[in-house]
Amino acid sequence: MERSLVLIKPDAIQRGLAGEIISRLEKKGLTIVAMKMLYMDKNLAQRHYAIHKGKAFFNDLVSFITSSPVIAIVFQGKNAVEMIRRMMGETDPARAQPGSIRGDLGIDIGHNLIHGSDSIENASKEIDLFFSKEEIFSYDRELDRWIY
Ligand code: D4T
Repeated sequence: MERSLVLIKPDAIQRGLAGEIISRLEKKGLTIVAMKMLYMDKNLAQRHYAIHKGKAFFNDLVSFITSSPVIAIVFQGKNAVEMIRRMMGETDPARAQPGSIRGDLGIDIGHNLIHGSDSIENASKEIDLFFSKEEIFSYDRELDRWIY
């Protein structure tokens, strides 16, 4: 069973799309096991996006992600990491497939609504950045007995 960190980014909150995005992922069968709203401060933003440090868009990315609250969620499910990436669509909403979250709702690459971990290894690191062990819930769902 995989876990992935999802961030509902500031543009999604500003545009009133948080519920729509969370609902798409939930309806696909993924389980919410942790969720909180928070302001990402500069330090957390720089750690979360450390891989992009030095790139031309880094400063804008940090300014944007710290500009308004985000909702951080841990989703759990079979192949959760890849499933969420496919449901998000490509980074640039202009190129993202219709039917994907960014393809249907996204405006531009700097405001692309959602983050989802890109590997199981990064998911584990990102979840640790945002949540303590006590904030992550384990519970059974009848549905999971059919799927797994
Ligand atoms: P995240 O990490 O937010 O889930 O997005 P992706 O995994 O799809 O894309 P990414 O890590 O390559 O980029 C992180 C973040 O930076 C913004 N960005 C990216 C940007 O503003 N300009 C750019 O040229 C790129 C490549 C969008 C997402």
